[in-house]
Amino acid sequence: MRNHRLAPGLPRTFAAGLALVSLWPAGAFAETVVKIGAALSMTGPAAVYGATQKAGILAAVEDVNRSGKLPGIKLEAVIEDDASTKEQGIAVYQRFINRDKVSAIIGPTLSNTATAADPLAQAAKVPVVAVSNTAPVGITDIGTYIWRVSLTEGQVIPGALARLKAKLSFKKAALFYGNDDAFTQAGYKVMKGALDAAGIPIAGTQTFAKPDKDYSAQLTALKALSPDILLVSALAENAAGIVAQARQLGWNVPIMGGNGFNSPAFIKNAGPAAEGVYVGTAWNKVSTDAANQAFLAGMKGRGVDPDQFCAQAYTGILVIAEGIRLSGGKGSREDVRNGFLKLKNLTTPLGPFSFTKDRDGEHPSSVQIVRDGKFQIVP
Ligand code: 1QQ
Repeated sequence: MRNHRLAPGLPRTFAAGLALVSLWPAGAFAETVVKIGAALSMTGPAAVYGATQKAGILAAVEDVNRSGKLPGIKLEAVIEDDASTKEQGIAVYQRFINRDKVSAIIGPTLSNTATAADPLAQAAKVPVVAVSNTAPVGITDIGTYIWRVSLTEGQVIPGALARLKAKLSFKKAALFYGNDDAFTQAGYKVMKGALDAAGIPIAGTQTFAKPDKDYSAQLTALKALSPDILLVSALAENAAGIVAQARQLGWNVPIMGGNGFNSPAFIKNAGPAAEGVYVGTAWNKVSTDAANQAFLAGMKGRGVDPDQFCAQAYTGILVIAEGIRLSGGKGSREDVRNGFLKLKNLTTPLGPFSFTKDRDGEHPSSVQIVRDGKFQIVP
């Protein structure tokens, strides 16, 4: 019986329908899968940032796929651990470029890793979107395929310092920074430049390295100089130890941190010592913009308490999706880049987002203070 050969047990009309579907040209209904590699620090000193970046990326991929914004295209995130190191960052990029054939790369978490890994993507013409690299120099200037969502320390710190000067009217400053990391060194340079430009004398400068746990010698030396403010460029773990030990020494000087302070892990690890610490931020978490409110609600629904790094990573995916849309293509590496050249005033949780002519990000920034164990936006 003919009916049986088509599909045993099914009504004739339904079976005929199935046969029709199977005769349809392959791929007529299929979606193009566009892979986006994300090199994130899941282990090592930057793991506190990588965890919330991952949550932001997964949420954004879900939201974009559900939105119908890219008809016929399905985004897929491939997430790998860069281990907060250059070596692992390079290995992950090689897999993204050659094995996974990703259309774009997000990451790596640290500027330090980006300086080593991004040149591979540039050479292979794979667009990179940095979502947490804040060293002003040595990232987007690697080449025309390297783009950035994260505001640099140069875009955030001078303004934050000016606002604090108006508030605290400090007369001399001290500087403390990590001398073994591209970001902490760059942050120091920006802080020094901002102080110089504002005519605030620097009473003293000290350094530490990532593996350090005891900062008392340097802090004691700086305290003896009686500065009115201490500026610290450090990753979150060092930042927490530095702030806790400064307060243990009975030193109650106002402290302003760089971008490394922007993780809730800093507050958790520093404990009550974190109270009153200032930090500039790329994300105004109390912004009433619809895009931010939708982001907050979406993350809450997923059981995630987002931080700046989560909002920036979420925005990274939105930016890539918009690039693909603006290119009118199917999501190839060149499509992503061509779309970026047209991208302007994209609605994101960070505010209206554009790229500068040098492929850096452009959007509003804010200043935060730690109060009651949380970052609060300084009005
Ligand atoms: C950088 C940073 C780090 C503090 C965050 C990941 O800003 O390495 O550029």
